[in-house]
Amino acid sequence: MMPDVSIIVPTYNEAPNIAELVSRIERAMHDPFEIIFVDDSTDDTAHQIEHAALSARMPVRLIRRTHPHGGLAGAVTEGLAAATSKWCVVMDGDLQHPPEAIPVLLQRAADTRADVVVGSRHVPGGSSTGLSGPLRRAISEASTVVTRAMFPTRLRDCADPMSGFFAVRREAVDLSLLKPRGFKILLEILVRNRLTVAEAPFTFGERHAGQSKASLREGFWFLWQLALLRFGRLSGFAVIGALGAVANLVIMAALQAINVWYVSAAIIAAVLTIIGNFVLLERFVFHDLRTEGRLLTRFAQSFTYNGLETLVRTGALWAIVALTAVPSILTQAVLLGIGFVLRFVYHSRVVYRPEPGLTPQRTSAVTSGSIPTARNSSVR
Ligand SMILES: Nc1nc2c(ncn2[C@@H]2O[C@H](COP(=O)(O)OP(=O)(O)O)[C@@H](O)[C@H]2O)c(=O)[nH]1
Ligand SMILES: [Mg+2]
Repeated sequence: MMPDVSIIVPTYNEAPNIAELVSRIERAMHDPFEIIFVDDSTDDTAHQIEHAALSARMPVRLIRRTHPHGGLAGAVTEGLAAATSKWCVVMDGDLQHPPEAIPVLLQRAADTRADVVVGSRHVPGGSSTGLSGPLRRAISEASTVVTRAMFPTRLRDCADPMSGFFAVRREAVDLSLLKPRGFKILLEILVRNRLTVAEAPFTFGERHAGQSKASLREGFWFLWQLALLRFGRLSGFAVIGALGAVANLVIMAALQAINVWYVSAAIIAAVLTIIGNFVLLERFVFHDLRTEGRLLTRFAQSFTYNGLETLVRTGALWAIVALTAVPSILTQAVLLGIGFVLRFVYHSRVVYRPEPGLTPQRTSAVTSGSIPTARNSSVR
């Protein structure tokens, strides 16, 4: 029998919480369901899940990721891809999301016919008392306000886009559009899909056992996610370009401080920043478009292009300043602006061009890292 609901639980070192979670879900649920754990743990969480599966009355599946990709958000996306039910409920494994609220979410889904029902801490009846400490609470509140302001339309009906507790109609979400990273998978789903949203209040409780994995690193990923969602790849490209410009000046100043001739210093700084830029672009901006085995080609293309661009730009600067009355700083600013756009176009269209033969749709499905393959996960 196909379950009505797939309950997707991402886990990272939640061993002491598994048994309690499964038994509370079983007590809370009346209709048929399955639980899909997507586990990246280094402790014996997987063993606890297998153990709980033996005595559970409903199917408990384990996706053990041997090559975890995309952290919590990546895990949820793999769970959604593996689910067969019409509705999926995503919840944490530490009991901060009360299993008793699952039927409430599903009932609200049935009442409203929405695509997504968000378990919300910010509607009447909801609360986030379990969020540890006033600082984390303040950060959470502030980021919610900013995020809603950045996506006024998509988040119009969602007071708590940072929630990790939600029910979603599986078919309403195009997983190939998602670029899961970090903690905020609901935000990713809501912004990249056009969905009708309803909310149901819940109380975000205390952690049952174990430790939170939220960290400053996740905070960084969240800001990065916001930038990419709002401005696309171009914003990542711009941030890295700006960092490169600053690094260039710092390196040049440092070299001159140890008496390197300024032209040599400029060349060394350019080479180093071009390499640094390439590494950062590979890692952060075009990570989903890298194709295996072409690293050296990409590097050669990027390096040659940037080197030539610097030469041409500097030549143009010299010529314009020598032959016209345009001030050098203004000229350089315009040239840098044109250079930036051309560099972006070149990198998107040439260095990181999508594989030939694949339609764009297919390319993003393959590269989102969200579809479990036999190689990186075992589904049982
Ligand atoms: N599969 C997987 N689950 C994760 C990862 N990071 C966190 N989780 C799980 O995501 C849920 C929320 O994480 P938690 O540390 O409680 O964050 P907090 O509630 O914001 O403090 C928990 O079930 C974690 O075990 C990860 O990298 N992979
Ligand atoms: Mg938690």
